Amino acid sequence: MLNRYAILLAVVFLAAHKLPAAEICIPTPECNAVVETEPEGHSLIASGYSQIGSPGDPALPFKDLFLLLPPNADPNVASLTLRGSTDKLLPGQYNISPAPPVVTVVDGKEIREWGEGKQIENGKNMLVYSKNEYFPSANLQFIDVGNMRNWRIARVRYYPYRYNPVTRQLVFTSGGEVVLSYRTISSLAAVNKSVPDGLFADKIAALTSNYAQASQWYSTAQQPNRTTSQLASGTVTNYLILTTSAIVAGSTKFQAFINHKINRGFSVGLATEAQWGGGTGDVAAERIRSYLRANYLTKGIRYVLLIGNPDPSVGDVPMKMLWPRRSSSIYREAPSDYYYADLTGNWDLDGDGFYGEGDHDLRYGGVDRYPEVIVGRIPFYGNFADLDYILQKIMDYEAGGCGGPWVRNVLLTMKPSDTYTPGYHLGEAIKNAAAVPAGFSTTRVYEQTYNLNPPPDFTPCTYDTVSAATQQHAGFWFWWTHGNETVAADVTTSTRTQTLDDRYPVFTFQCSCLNGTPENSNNLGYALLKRGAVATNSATRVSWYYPGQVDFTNTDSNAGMAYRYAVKLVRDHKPCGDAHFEMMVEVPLDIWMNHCVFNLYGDPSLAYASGP
Ligand SMILES: [Ca+2]
Ligand SMILES: [Ca+2]
Ligand SMILES: [Ca+2]
Repeated sequence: MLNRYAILLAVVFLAAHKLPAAEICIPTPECNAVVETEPEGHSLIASGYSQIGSPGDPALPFKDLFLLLPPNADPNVASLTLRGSTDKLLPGQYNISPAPPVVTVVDGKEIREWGEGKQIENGKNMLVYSKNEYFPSANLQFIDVGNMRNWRIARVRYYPYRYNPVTRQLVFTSGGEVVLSYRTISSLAAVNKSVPDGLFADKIAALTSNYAQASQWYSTAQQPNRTTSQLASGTVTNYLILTTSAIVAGSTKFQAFINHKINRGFSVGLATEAQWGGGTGDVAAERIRSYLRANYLTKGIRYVLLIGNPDPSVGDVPMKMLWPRRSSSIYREAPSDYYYADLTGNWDLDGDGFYGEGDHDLRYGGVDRYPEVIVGRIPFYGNFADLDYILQKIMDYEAGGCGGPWVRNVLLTMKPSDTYTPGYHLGEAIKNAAAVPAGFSTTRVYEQTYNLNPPPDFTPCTYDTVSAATQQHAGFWFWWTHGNETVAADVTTSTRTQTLDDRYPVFTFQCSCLNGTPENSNNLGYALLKRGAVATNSATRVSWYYPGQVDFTNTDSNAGMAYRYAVKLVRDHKPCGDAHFEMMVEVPLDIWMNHCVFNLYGDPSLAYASGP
């Protein structure tokens, strides 16, 4: 008895000497949902909120909030609560629809996934729908803590509505504040003595709800970029080209490209085997990442352009093979360059030799999705004429040689994915959220007119109508259709890209399966980069969508990624690499494989020409 008392006292003594928790408070986000009645049930539609949650569970609106922590915060957040909010039981009864499954289609075969640990009946997870309890159990859910360079960020999910599927009652929560409390695990001074680095302060300011607190924690918060003198002295490399000495020697445009980027204000560095170690396949992948990890802070690297063979098995500048769905029986792996962007964690956290496993490697200390550098690549399959042509095209584009009104036209080609998913909703969403706010025009190719006013420019969506639409020329091209390594069905093919006019090169998001498969040198992503595109985003393996999705604002379906990338690229005028990774960070994580498969082919620092 005495012993137990002594132990208890010791615990109390230790607890008393731990630093007290500090709090971050932000106002609870507002939400005004509209209830829509559909044959399948009720949906809550709220602007700025995600409308699709975990497949089979009640589809309640939610929003992810990003809270900046001090750099010395314990990643194990102490508590997360709502303070001073009001719960209101809404009158009436509701039949809230479940979230749809995630789907991919390969060779006409549809694969549906509901996720682990569920009991699905008629599209509903009965483990939730049969319980006389409110779902979710709390308004706030802690998602994760991650690091973007030296910045430490907590992501929390807010559900303003909770639903009891048995009593069919809805509770709405509003007002008050979100309170996150945390402890610190070292002194602030000790952390800030490490490499001073204010890079990405602009991204953190836009992403987090409490950036005003940053200056008290981050000594470099007020110096978002290196000074001109630092750049001139060559101590900083904010644009790194990582490639092989053979590629440097064989290209006739390499030095011109470096000079061009220097003239654009970048401090350009070059890393070949002598710097990063060389090799092929996975050996090379590990050496590339080790080199970037060791240098991104000290050199101040912002952009990384990879040039080499991307094949993860035999490539000389390979993608890393990731295993986002390793516990599934099919479509388990994904070659990816994301491995070279998020450099803070160990992507094989459980140490089993399989990197990027969705269910094992995504905890703190592993994959955190926040990039340290912005990565793009130019695939190289041995043809120097192609490489030189692509480098020259990028230089011409960025130098303004390609300017004209066509830059401000957006081509939208949408093919139905299935009976429930006509695709045109994505075209209209990109038109309204990206093109119209930028003052841009659109050329739309849909399967039908769908009573739209004004109607689409071309129907139906076929190779011939798309080909005719490309004659109108556009600065951007977004599509959604089924695909394979060389085909985007009824949109274009690797062969057909040869008819595109490179005097009008586009930024593309290829919302399809497999178009960017790095093992195939004729993959459609690379074919487009060679002719038709100045930069393109394509999937290295299958990508996944939600059947019937009509709202794309906050989801990581392939269409949701295309939408958010379009908004950042077109409306916000971000460089394509920044648009790509900001999109990857901001969308909620539900379909990890989509984050791995979509990769950027092109110069990541390139933005659209804004001249006349
Ligand atoms: Ca693993
Ligand atoms: Ca594992
Ligand atoms: Ca990171």
